[in-house]
Amino acid sequence: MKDSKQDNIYASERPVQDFVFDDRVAAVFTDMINRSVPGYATIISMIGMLADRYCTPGSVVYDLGCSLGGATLSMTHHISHKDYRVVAVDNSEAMITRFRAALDPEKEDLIDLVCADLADIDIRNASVVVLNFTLQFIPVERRAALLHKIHAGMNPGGILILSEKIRFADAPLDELLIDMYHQFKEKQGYSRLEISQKRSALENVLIPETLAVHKERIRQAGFASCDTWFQCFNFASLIAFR
Ligand code: GEK
Repeated sequence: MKDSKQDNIYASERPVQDFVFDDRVAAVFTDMINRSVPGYATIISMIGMLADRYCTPGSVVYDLGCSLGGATLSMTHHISHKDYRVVAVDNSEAMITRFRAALDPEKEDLIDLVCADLADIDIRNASVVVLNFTLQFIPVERRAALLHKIHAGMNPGGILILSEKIRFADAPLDELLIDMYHQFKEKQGYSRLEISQKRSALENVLIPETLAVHKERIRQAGFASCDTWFQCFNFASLIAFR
């Protein structure tokens, strides 16, 4: 993730359109996600550590909605054996093109970069599946089918890591954590205008759900157990065991 141009996409006032993962976003994405997701760097690093523990020889690791490959590269950095492949998927051509261009030639043989919708890919022989802030962009009615497909393609003993922006059923708590999150973004250098314009752009695109809803969907997909391993304000990451 060498691309570190500063994100000022929403810095000046303009009619806000729905957020898309185009080349303008891909060009500043590393800066954007680091300044927009509290704990992002920690989550990325811990995904690598978890993958090292659960990636079995001969298996496949999936990074679904890989963007510029933050989670993929952390996993290839941490996994101590060499007998595995990573399938990194994103439906944004801009993301895949930039990920490919920045990829270390030494890693190229290990990683299959796929530009596709998650609805259209096969999952097989998976020991580790990562959905790091991706499910939130999938229409709610398609989320269960995706989790069923992931579960069906995983080996027993494998793990799913699901990170999401979440909401809370308790209204005052939801309000507090959203407010703390906006304060976090201000401390990261975003103006109130940037925060509010980005929020409007994401309104119909990023649909957060409660942890209870995520856990129940994971259970219904067939996973043996699931719980939160990371949370900061309204961002959380879950681990589920196949
Ligand atoms: C990271 N995981 O840095 N099919 C494939 N990709 C999709 C789909 C879909 N239907 N919908 C959205 N995406 C990354 C960060 S970003 C999170 C993930 C964020 C892709 C989309 O193109 C984008 O690259 C990614 O999911 C979400 O660890 O921007 O908050």
